[in-house]
Amino acid sequence: MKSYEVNFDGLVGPTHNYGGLSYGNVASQSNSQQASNPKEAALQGLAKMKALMDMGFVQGVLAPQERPDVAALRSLGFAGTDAQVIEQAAKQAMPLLVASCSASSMWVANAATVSPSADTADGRVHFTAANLNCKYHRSIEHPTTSRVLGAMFADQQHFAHHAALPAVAQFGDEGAANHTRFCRDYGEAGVEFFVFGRSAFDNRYPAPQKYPARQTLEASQAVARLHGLSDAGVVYAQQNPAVIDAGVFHNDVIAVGNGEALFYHEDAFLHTEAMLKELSDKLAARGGQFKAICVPRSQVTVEDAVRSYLFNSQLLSRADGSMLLIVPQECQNNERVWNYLQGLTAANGLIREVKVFDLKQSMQNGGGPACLRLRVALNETELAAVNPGVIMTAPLYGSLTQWVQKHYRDRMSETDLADPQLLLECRTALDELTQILKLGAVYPFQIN
Ligand code: SUG
Repeated sequence: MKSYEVNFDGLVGPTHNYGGLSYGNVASQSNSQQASNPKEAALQGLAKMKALMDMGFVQGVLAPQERPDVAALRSLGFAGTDAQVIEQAAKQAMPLLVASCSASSMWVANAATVSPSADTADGRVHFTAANLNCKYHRSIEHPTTSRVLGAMFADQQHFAHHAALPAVAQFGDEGAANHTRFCRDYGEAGVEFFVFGRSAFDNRYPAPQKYPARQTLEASQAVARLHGLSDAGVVYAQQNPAVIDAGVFHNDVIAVGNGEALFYHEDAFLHTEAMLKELSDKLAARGGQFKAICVPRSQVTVEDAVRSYLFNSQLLSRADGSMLLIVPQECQNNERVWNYLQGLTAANGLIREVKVFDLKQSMQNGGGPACLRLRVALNETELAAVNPGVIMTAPLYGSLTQWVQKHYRDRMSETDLADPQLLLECRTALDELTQILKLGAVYPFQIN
Protein backbone atom coordinates (compact mmCIF):
# COMPACT_ATOMS: atom_id res chain seq x y z
CA MET A 1 0.00 0.00 0.00
CA LYS A 2 1.27 3.48 -0.83
CA SER A 3 2.22 5.76 2.06
CA TYR A 4 2.72 9.48 2.35
CA GLU A 5 4.27 11.99 4.65
CA VAL A 6 1.59 14.65 4.89
CA ASN A 7 2.62 18.09 6.09
CA PHE A 8 -0.12 19.87 8.02
CA ASP A 9 0.83 23.54 8.21
CA GLY A 10 -0.41 25.87 10.91
CA LEU A 11 -2.52 28.68 9.55
CA VAL A 12 -1.30 31.91 11.15
CA GLY A 13 -4.00 33.38 13.38
CA PRO A 14 -5.40 36.94 13.11
CA THR A 15 -3.64 38.16 16.29
CA HIS A 16 -0.07 37.37 15.16
CA ASN A 17 2.15 39.77 17.11
CA TYR A 18 5.64 40.16 18.54
CA GLY A 19 5.17 39.81 22.29
CA GLY A 20 8.74 38.93 23.28
CA LEU A 21 7.27 36.00 25.16
CA SER A 22 9.87 33.28 24.64
CA TYR A 23 12.96 33.62 26.79
CA GLY A 24 15.67 31.52 25.14
CA ASN A 25 14.29 32.12 21.63
CA VAL A 26 16.59 34.78 20.19
CA ALA A 27 14.22 36.04 17.47
CA SER A 28 11.25 36.37 19.84
CA GLN A 29 13.38 38.33 22.28
CA SER A 30 14.95 40.65 19.74
CA ASN A 31 11.76 41.57 17.86
CA SER A 32 9.71 42.18 20.99
CA GLN A 33 7.24 45.09 20.67
CA GLN A 34 7.73 45.56 16.93
CA ALA A 35 4.53 45.95 14.93
CA SER A 36 3.57 42.76 13.06
CA ASN A 37 1.50 42.16 9.94
CA PRO A 38 -0.91 39.24 10.52
CA LYS A 39 -2.30 39.37 6.98
CA GLU A 40 1.13 39.10 5.43
CA ALA A 41 2.10 36.35 7.89
CA ALA A 42 -0.92 34.22 6.97
CA LEU A 43 -0.41 34.76 3.24
CA GLN A 44 3.30 33.82 3.49
CA GLY A 45 2.30 30.58 5.22
CA LEU A 46 -0.40 29.82 2.66
CA ALA A 47 2.06 30.45 -0.20
CA LYS A 48 4.36 27.75 1.21
CA MET A 49 1.44 25.30 1.52
CA LYS A 50 0.36 26.02 -2.07
CA ALA A 51 3.93 25.64 -3.40
CA LEU A 52 4.34 22.22 -1.76
CA MET A 53 0.96 21.10 -3.06
CA ASP A 54 1.96 22.26 -6.56
CA MET A 55 5.18 20.23 -6.27
CA GLY A 56 3.04 17.12 -5.76
CA PHE A 57 3.25 16.72 -1.98
CA VAL A 58 0.11 16.00 0.02
CA GLN A 59 -0.44 19.12 2.09
CA GLY A 60 -2.85 19.79 4.91
CA VAL A 61 -3.82 22.74 7.07
CA LEU A 62 -4.21 23.08 10.83
CA ALA A 63 -6.53 25.78 12.15
CA PRO A 64 -5.37 28.57 14.48
CA GLN A 65 -6.78 29.11 17.98
CA GLU A 66 -9.26 31.51 19.53
CA ARG A 67 -7.37 34.58 20.69
CA PRO A 68 -7.54 36.64 22.84
CA ASP A 69 -8.12 33.64 25.12
CA VAL A 70 -10.75 35.24 27.38
CA ALA A 71 -11.25 32.01 29.33
CA ALA A 72 -7.54 31.98 30.22
CA LEU A 73 -7.81 35.58 31.46
CA ARG A 74 -10.92 34.69 33.50
CA SER A 75 -9.00 31.83 35.11
CA LEU A 76 -6.45 34.45 36.22
CA GLY A 77 -9.12 36.47 37.99
CA PHE A 78 -10.34 39.00 35.40
CA ALA A 79 -14.13 39.20 35.37
CA GLY A 80 -17.16 40.88 33.80
CA THR A 81 -18.17 40.86 30.15
CA ASP A 82 -15.59 39.69 27.59
CA ALA A 83 -14.85 43.34 26.74
CA GLN A 84 -14.38 44.17 30.43
CA VAL A 85 -12.04 41.20 30.91
CA ILE A 86 -9.83 42.51 28.08
CA GLU A 87 -10.02 46.09 29.31
CA GLN A 88 -9.06 45.10 32.88
CA ALA A 89 -6.20 42.90 31.72
CA ALA A 90 -4.88 45.71 29.49
CA LYS A 91 -4.96 48.12 32.44
CA GLN A 92 -3.63 45.85 35.17
CA ALA A 93 -1.47 43.20 33.52
CA MET A 94 -0.57 43.92 29.91
CA PRO A 95 1.92 41.00 29.70
CA LEU A 96 -0.94 38.61 30.50
CA LEU A 97 -3.14 40.13 27.80
CA VAL A 98 -0.27 39.83 25.31
CA ALA A 99 0.25 36.18 26.27
CA SER A 100 -3.47 35.46 25.92
CA CYS A 101 -3.36 36.97 22.40
CA SER A 102 -0.36 35.06 21.05
CA ALA A 103 -0.87 33.34 17.72
CA SER A 104 1.86 30.87 18.72
CA SER A 105 -0.29 27.85 17.83
CA MET A 106 0.82 28.51 14.22
CA TRP A 107 4.05 26.61 15.04
CA VAL A 108 2.35 23.26 14.82
CA ALA A 109 5.60 21.31 15.02
CA ASN A 110 4.90 21.93 18.71
CA ALA A 111 1.25 20.88 18.59
CA ALA A 112 1.80 17.17 19.16
CA THR A 113 4.07 14.16 18.74
CA VAL A 114 2.81 11.76 16.09
CA SER A 115 3.70 8.09 15.65
CA PRO A 116 2.64 6.39 12.41
CA SER A 117 0.69 3.15 12.53
CA ALA A 118 3.64 1.03 11.36
CA ASP A 119 5.46 1.83 14.63
CA THR A 120 2.69 1.44 17.21
CA ALA A 121 1.56 -1.65 19.12
CA ASP A 122 -2.12 -1.32 18.14
CA GLY A 123 -1.49 -0.39 14.49
CA ARG A 124 -3.15 3.04 14.80
CA VAL A 125 -1.63 6.49 14.24
CA HIS A 126 -1.03 7.97 17.72
CA PHE A 127 -1.10 11.66 18.68
CA THR A 128 -0.07 13.19 22.01
CA ALA A 129 -0.84 16.89 22.33
CA ALA A 130 2.18 18.76 23.71
CA ASN A 131 1.73 20.45 27.10
CA LEU A 132 4.17 23.26 26.11
CA ASN A 133 4.37 24.11 29.75
CA CYS A 134 7.68 25.98 29.59
CA LYS A 135 5.91 29.17 28.46
CA TYR A 136 2.55 30.34 29.76
CA HIS A 137 1.34 31.61 26.35
CA ARG A 138 1.97 28.17 24.84
CA SER A 139 0.70 26.13 27.79
CA ILE A 140 -2.86 27.28 27.02
CA GLU A 141 -2.80 25.76 23.51
CA HIS A 142 -3.27 22.05 24.14
CA PRO A 143 -7.02 21.81 24.95
CA THR A 144 -7.98 23.43 21.63
CA THR A 145 -5.16 21.60 19.82
CA SER A 146 -6.68 18.32 21.01
CA ARG A 147 -10.14 19.30 19.78
CA VAL A 148 -8.81 20.42 16.38
CA LEU A 149 -6.72 17.25 15.93
CA GLY A 150 -9.74 15.22 17.03
CA ALA A 151 -11.87 16.90 14.34
CA MET A 152 -9.20 16.28 11.67
CA PHE A 153 -8.38 12.69 12.61
CA ALA A 154 -11.72 11.53 13.98
CA ASP A 155 -11.84 7.89 12.89
CA GLN A 156 -11.00 5.85 16.01
CA GLN A 157 -10.31 2.79 13.94
CA HIS A 158 -7.20 4.50 12.59
CA PHE A 159 -6.36 7.34 14.97
CA ALA A 160 -5.66 7.40 18.74
CA HIS A 161 -5.41 10.66 20.68
CA HIS A 162 -3.72 11.17 24.04
CA ALA A 163 -4.18 14.18 26.29
CA ALA A 164 -1.15 16.33 27.06
CA LEU A 165 1.25 15.04 29.75
CA PRO A 166 0.96 16.42 33.32
CA ALA A 167 1.50 20.18 33.17
CA VAL A 168 4.65 20.42 35.23
CA ALA A 169 8.19 21.26 34.16
CA GLN A 170 9.33 17.69 34.90
CA PHE A 171 7.17 16.54 31.97
CA GLY A 172 7.90 19.51 29.70
CA ASP A 173 6.89 18.34 26.23
CA GLU A 174 7.26 20.39 23.04
CA GLY A 175 5.91 17.82 20.59
CA ALA A 176 7.39 17.02 17.21
CA ALA A 177 9.98 19.83 17.39
CA ASN A 178 12.14 17.33 19.31
CA HIS A 179 11.06 14.21 17.46
CA THR A 180 12.12 12.80 14.10
CA ARG A 181 11.42 9.48 12.49
CA PHE A 182 13.71 7.47 10.27
CA CYS A 183 12.40 4.80 7.92
CA ARG A 184 13.02 3.15 4.56
CA ASP A 185 9.48 3.90 3.48
CA TYR A 186 6.85 5.95 5.34
CA GLY A 187 4.59 2.88 5.53
CA GLU A 188 7.23 0.58 7.06
CA ALA A 189 8.24 0.31 10.72
CA GLY A 190 10.77 3.03 11.49
CA VAL A 191 12.99 4.33 14.26
CA GLU A 192 11.60 7.23 16.28
CA PHE A 193 14.24 9.64 17.50
CA PHE A 194 13.43 11.62 20.66
CA VAL A 195 15.77 14.47 21.60
CA PHE A 196 15.60 15.93 25.11
CA GLY A 197 17.23 18.94 26.72
CA ARG A 198 17.47 17.66 30.29
CA SER A 199 16.39 14.94 32.65
CA ALA A 200 13.98 15.92 35.43
CA PHE A 201 14.70 12.94 37.67
CA ASP A 202 18.31 11.97 36.96
CA ASN A 203 20.98 14.54 37.71
CA ARG A 204 23.68 12.66 35.82
CA TYR A 205 22.49 14.44 32.66
CA PRO A 206 23.96 17.94 32.33
CA ALA A 207 21.53 20.85 31.89
CA PRO A 208 21.96 24.23 30.19
CA GLN A 209 23.12 27.10 32.41
CA LYS A 210 21.35 30.07 30.88
CA TYR A 211 18.22 29.19 28.94
CA PRO A 212 15.56 26.61 29.81
CA ALA A 213 15.66 23.12 28.35
CA ARG A 214 12.04 22.75 27.32
CA GLN A 215 11.89 18.99 26.64
CA THR A 216 12.63 16.42 29.33
CA LEU A 217 13.77 12.84 28.85
CA GLU A 218 10.89 11.68 31.04
CA ALA A 219 8.33 13.42 28.82
CA SER A 220 9.78 11.76 25.70
CA GLN A 221 9.72 8.35 27.40
CA ALA A 222 6.10 8.86 28.46
CA VAL A 223 5.07 9.69 24.89
CA ALA A 224 6.87 6.59 23.58
CA ARG A 225 5.01 4.45 26.13
CA LEU A 226 1.63 6.03 25.36
CA HIS A 227 2.16 5.37 21.65
CA GLY A 228 3.10 1.73 22.21
CA LEU A 229 6.53 2.03 20.57
CA SER A 230 8.96 -0.87 20.94
CA ASP A 231 12.49 -0.41 22.32
CA ALA A 232 13.83 -1.60 18.97
CA GLY A 233 12.10 1.34 17.32
CA VAL A 234 13.19 4.17 19.63
CA VAL A 235 16.40 6.14 20.19
CA TYR A 236 16.76 8.87 22.84
CA ALA A 237 19.50 11.48 22.56
CA GLN A 238 20.45 14.53 24.54
CA GLN A 239 20.76 17.93 22.95
CA ASN A 240 24.08 19.62 23.66
CA PRO A 241 23.25 22.01 26.59
CA ALA A 242 25.72 24.54 25.16
CA VAL A 243 23.61 24.99 22.01
CA ILE A 244 20.44 25.50 24.09
CA ASP A 245 22.35 28.32 25.79
CA ALA A 246 23.19 29.66 22.31
CA GLY A 247 19.49 29.93 21.41
CA VAL A 248 18.64 26.44 20.14
CA PHE A 249 15.42 26.13 22.11
CA HIS A 250 14.18 23.09 20.15
CA ASN A 251 16.14 20.35 18.41
CA ASP A 252 14.54 21.35 15.09
CA VAL A 253 16.65 24.53 15.18
CA ILE A 254 19.82 22.40 14.81
CA ALA A 255 18.81 19.15 13.06
CA VAL A 256 16.21 17.77 10.67
CA GLY A 257 15.56 14.20 9.55
CA ASN A 258 13.59 12.49 6.82
CA GLY A 259 13.51 8.97 5.39
CA GLU A 260 16.89 7.43 6.15
CA ALA A 261 18.71 10.76 6.54
CA LEU A 262 19.66 13.03 9.43
CA PHE A 263 20.93 16.51 8.51
CA TYR A 264 22.52 18.03 11.62
CA HIS A 265 25.08 20.43 12.99
CA GLU A 266 28.32 19.05 14.42
CA ASP A 267 27.52 20.58 17.84
CA ALA A 268 23.85 19.54 18.03
CA PHE A 269 24.07 16.53 20.37
CA LEU A 270 25.97 14.98 23.26
CA HIS A 271 27.62 11.59 22.64
CA THR A 272 27.08 11.94 18.90
CA GLU A 273 29.06 8.89 17.78
CA ALA A 274 27.21 6.47 20.06
CA MET A 275 23.89 8.03 19.05
CA LEU A 276 24.63 7.69 15.32
CA LYS A 277 25.62 4.07 15.80
CA GLU A 278 22.40 3.27 17.66
CA LEU A 279 20.33 4.96 14.95
CA SER A 280 22.23 3.14 12.24
CA ASP A 281 21.93 -0.29 13.93
CA LYS A 282 18.24 0.08 14.74
CA LEU A 283 17.37 1.30 11.26
CA ALA A 284 19.43 -1.53 9.71
CA ALA A 285 17.38 -4.03 11.75
CA ARG A 286 14.32 -2.57 10.01
CA GLY A 287 15.90 -2.91 6.57
CA GLY A 288 17.06 0.70 6.24
CA GLN A 289 20.42 2.31 5.67
CA PHE A 290 21.01 5.32 7.90
CA LYS A 291 22.68 8.35 6.29
CA ALA A 292 24.15 11.12 8.45
CA ILE A 293 24.88 14.50 6.88
CA CYS A 294 26.91 16.55 9.35
CA VAL A 295 27.41 20.29 8.87
CA PRO A 296 30.81 21.18 10.34
CA ARG A 297 31.16 24.16 12.66
CA SER A 298 34.11 25.30 10.52
CA GLN A 299 31.63 26.06 7.73
CA VAL A 300 28.50 27.05 9.65
CA THR A 301 28.68 28.19 13.27
CA VAL A 302 25.91 27.53 15.79
CA GLU A 303 25.22 31.29 15.69
CA ASP A 304 24.80 31.11 11.90
CA ALA A 305 22.41 28.21 12.37
CA VAL A 306 20.34 30.14 14.92
CA ARG A 307 20.24 33.30 12.80
CA SER A 308 19.55 31.65 9.46
CA TYR A 309 17.41 28.71 10.64
CA LEU A 310 19.28 26.45 8.19
CA PHE A 311 18.14 23.36 10.09
CA ASN A 312 14.58 24.53 10.59
CA SER A 313 14.08 23.44 7.06
CA GLN A 314 11.83 20.81 5.53
CA LEU A 315 13.71 17.85 4.14
CA LEU A 316 11.44 16.27 1.56
CA SER A 317 11.76 13.10 -0.53
CA ARG A 318 11.53 13.43 -4.31
CA ALA A 319 10.32 10.72 -6.64
CA ASP A 320 13.88 9.82 -7.76
CA GLY A 321 14.96 9.10 -4.15
CA SER A 322 16.92 12.35 -3.78
CA MET A 323 15.87 15.08 -1.34
CA LEU A 324 14.81 18.69 -1.44
CA LEU A 325 15.43 21.24 1.31
CA ILE A 326 12.90 24.01 1.93
CA VAL A 327 14.71 26.88 3.68
CA PRO A 328 13.76 30.38 4.85
CA GLN A 329 15.10 33.42 3.00
CA GLU A 330 17.35 34.17 5.98
CA CYS A 331 19.60 31.32 4.72
CA GLN A 332 20.17 33.20 1.48
CA ASN A 333 21.03 36.33 3.45
CA ASN A 334 23.81 34.58 5.38
CA GLU A 335 26.88 34.21 3.18
CA ARG A 336 28.40 31.21 4.97
CA VAL A 337 25.11 29.33 5.09
CA TRP A 338 24.35 30.10 1.46
CA ASN A 339 27.85 29.00 0.36
CA TYR A 340 27.41 25.80 2.33
CA LEU A 341 24.08 25.11 0.61
CA GLN A 342 25.54 25.81 -2.84
CA GLY A 343 28.32 23.31 -2.12
CA LEU A 344 25.85 20.76 -0.76
CA THR A 345 23.66 20.71 -3.86
CA ALA A 346 26.64 20.91 -6.26
CA ALA A 347 28.11 17.76 -4.66
CA ASN A 348 25.21 15.79 -6.12
CA GLY A 349 24.69 13.82 -2.93
CA LEU A 350 21.38 13.04 -1.28
CA ILE A 351 20.20 16.69 -1.02
CA ARG A 352 20.03 17.95 -4.60
CA GLU A 353 17.83 21.02 -4.46
CA VAL A 354 17.17 23.98 -2.18
CA LYS A 355 14.02 26.09 -2.37
CA VAL A 356 13.79 29.42 -0.58
CA PHE A 357 10.62 30.84 1.03
CA ASP A 358 9.86 34.24 2.49
CA LEU A 359 8.45 33.52 5.96
CA LYS A 360 9.78 36.67 7.59
CA GLN A 361 6.67 37.37 9.67
CA SER A 362 6.94 33.99 11.39
CA MET A 363 10.75 33.96 11.42
CA GLN A 364 10.79 37.16 13.48
CA ASN A 365 9.20 35.16 16.29
CA GLY A 366 11.56 32.21 15.82
CA GLY A 367 9.39 30.05 13.56
CA GLY A 368 10.82 28.73 10.28
CA PRO A 369 9.48 26.31 7.64
CA ALA A 370 9.80 23.26 9.91
CA CYS A 371 8.11 24.96 12.89
CA LEU A 372 5.11 25.68 10.72
CA ARG A 373 4.37 22.06 9.88
CA LEU A 374 3.30 18.88 11.67
CA ARG A 375 4.28 15.74 9.80
CA VAL A 376 1.86 12.83 9.76
CA ALA A 377 2.88 9.68 7.89
CA LEU A 378 -0.24 7.95 6.60
CA ASN A 379 -1.01 5.01 4.38
CA GLU A 380 -3.70 5.30 1.69
CA THR A 381 -6.47 3.96 3.92
CA GLU A 382 -5.57 6.34 6.74
CA LEU A 383 -5.31 9.29 4.37
CA ALA A 384 -8.80 8.50 3.11
CA ALA A 385 -10.01 8.58 6.75
CA VAL A 386 -8.70 12.13 7.37
CA ASN A 387 -11.33 14.88 7.36
CA PRO A 388 -11.10 15.93 3.68
CA GLY A 389 -11.85 19.55 4.60
CA VAL A 390 -8.27 20.05 5.85
CA ILE A 391 -6.43 18.68 2.82
CA MET A 392 -5.10 21.49 0.62
CA THR A 393 -6.52 21.83 -2.88
CA ALA A 394 -6.48 24.73 -5.32
CA PRO A 395 -10.07 25.74 -4.38
CA LEU A 396 -9.27 25.52 -0.65
CA TYR A 397 -6.18 27.68 -1.17
CA GLY A 398 -8.43 30.20 -2.96
CA SER A 399 -11.00 30.20 -0.15
CA LEU A 400 -8.39 30.55 2.59
CA THR A 401 -6.63 33.39 0.78
CA GLN A 402 -9.93 35.26 0.39
CA TRP A 403 -10.77 34.54 4.03
CA VAL A 404 -7.46 36.07 5.16
CA GLN A 405 -7.92 39.10 2.89
CA LYS A 406 -11.39 39.66 4.33
CA HIS A 407 -10.71 39.22 8.05
CA TYR A 408 -7.06 40.00 8.85
CA ARG A 409 -5.51 43.30 9.84
CA ASP A 410 -2.23 44.35 8.26
CA ARG A 411 -0.81 45.83 11.43
CA MET A 412 -0.84 44.67 15.01
CA SER A 413 0.82 46.32 17.98
CA GLU A 414 0.26 46.06 21.71
CA THR A 415 -2.46 48.72 21.73
CA ASP A 416 -4.42 46.84 19.03
CA LEU A 417 -4.53 43.79 21.29
CA ALA A 418 -6.44 45.81 23.88
CA ASP A 419 -9.17 46.65 21.36
CA PRO A 420 -12.29 44.62 22.32
CA GLN A 421 -13.34 44.78 18.68
CA LEU A 422 -10.41 42.47 17.86
CA LEU A 423 -12.03 39.64 19.81
CA LEU A 424 -15.24 39.96 17.79
CA GLU A 425 -13.29 40.10 14.52
CA CYS A 426 -11.38 36.96 15.45
CA ARG A 427 -14.48 35.02 16.48
CA THR A 428 -16.30 35.97 13.27
CA ALA A 429 -13.28 34.88 11.22
CA LEU A 430 -12.81 31.59 13.09
CA ASP A 431 -16.49 30.72 12.91
CA GLU A 432 -16.27 31.05 9.13
CA LEU A 433 -13.02 29.08 9.09
CA THR A 434 -14.53 26.08 10.86
CA GLN A 435 -17.10 25.97 8.07
CA ILE A 436 -14.45 26.26 5.34
CA LEU A 437 -12.37 23.45 6.91
CA LYS A 438 -15.47 21.43 7.97
CA LEU A 439 -14.22 21.10 11.53
CA GLY A 440 -17.47 21.48 13.43
CA ALA A 441 -17.39 23.33 16.76
CA VAL A 442 -13.83 23.34 18.15
CA TYR A 443 -13.44 26.77 19.75
CA PRO A 444 -14.48 27.74 23.30
CA PHE A 445 -16.83 30.45 21.95
CA GLN A 446 -18.55 27.80 19.85
CA ILE A 447 -19.00 25.21 22.55
CA ASN A 448 -19.63 27.17 25.76
O1 SUG B 1 7.70 28.51 21.22
N1 SUG B 1 7.77 31.54 19.49
C1 SUG B 1 7.70 30.11 19.45
C2 SUG B 1 8.46 29.59 18.26
C3 SUG B 1 8.26 28.10 18.08
C4 SUG B 1 9.13 27.53 17.02
N2 SUG B 1 8.89 26.16 16.88
C5 SUG B 1 9.80 25.22 16.61
N3 SUG B 1 11.08 25.45 16.63
N4 SUG B 1 9.38 24.03 16.35
C6 SUG B 1 8.25 29.52 20.75
O2 SUG B 1 9.23 30.06 21.27
C7 SUG B 1 7.17 33.76 20.30
C8 SUG B 1 5.91 34.52 20.65
C9 SUG B 1 6.18 35.96 20.92
O3 SUG B 1 7.26 36.30 21.44
O4 SUG B 1 5.29 36.79 20.59
C10 SUG B 1 6.98 32.26 20.29
O5 SUG B 1 6.13 31.74 21.00
